[in-house]
Amino acid sequence: MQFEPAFLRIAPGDTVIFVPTDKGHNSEIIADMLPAGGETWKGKINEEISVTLIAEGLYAYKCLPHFGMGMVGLIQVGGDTSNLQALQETKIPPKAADRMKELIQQIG
Ligand SMILES: [Cu+2]
Repeated sequence: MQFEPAFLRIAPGDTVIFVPTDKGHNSEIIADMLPAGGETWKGKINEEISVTLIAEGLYAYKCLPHFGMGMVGLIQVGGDTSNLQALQETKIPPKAADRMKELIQQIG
């Protein structure tokens, strides 16, 4: 019930491909947990999805069926972390919040 790796740092314009290695998961952006003007995505269950991220900042995403179990991930695009506070202030389920705190510690 985890994304692997759950934290990624990429350059603006890089493409991330979410590959399902187990059944019953998806990847989708968490509302209000992305930079202004950033790309959003909502993958279907069991389907690969690729997303190209151009706007710098932090993008938090979830697996919808397992959000409450803490299945979340974080992508840092470039070096702009100005939406960190907004990310921390967004209400998400407790286990997801705990996991997100761990991922935030990996921000460079
Ligand atoms: Cu899942």
